[in-house]
Amino acid sequence: MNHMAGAILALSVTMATSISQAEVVVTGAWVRATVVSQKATGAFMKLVSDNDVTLVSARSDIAGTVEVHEMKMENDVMRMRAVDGLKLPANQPVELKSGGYHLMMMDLKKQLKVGTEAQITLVFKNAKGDSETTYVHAPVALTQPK
Ligand SMILES: [Cu+2]
Repeated sequence: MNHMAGAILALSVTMATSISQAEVVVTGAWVRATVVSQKATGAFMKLVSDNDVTLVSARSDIAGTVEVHEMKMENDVMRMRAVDGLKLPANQPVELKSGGYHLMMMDLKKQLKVGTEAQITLVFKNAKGDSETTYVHAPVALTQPK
């Protein structure tokens, strides 16, 4: 092995280590149950990251699309819209909840029944642009589980 190959190997090991140190902890995840013909619902959870990351996308095999949404009062009307990314400052819990940020699961492929579970994949980007994926198992419920 020449010196150059050794240097590249050492660099790649360092990068792998720094990626695995980033961690987003998800607690209290749940998805609102749907009725038969309903095509969209919300997913909620609390997120805390040990370094600055941005939630850039989400997906689930039971939904055609999952968007990060924000809910806000505009001219006395509650509206929601997609946001490009949700920032998670290091060690500051961010809550996705009814009436605020949430994951909008759209183009649902089946009815979400109470007692089942939805799997959601969250994709984060850190300040260096590295991607990190977190898998969430969210119980389906009518209201936020206690
Ligand atoms: Cu929404």
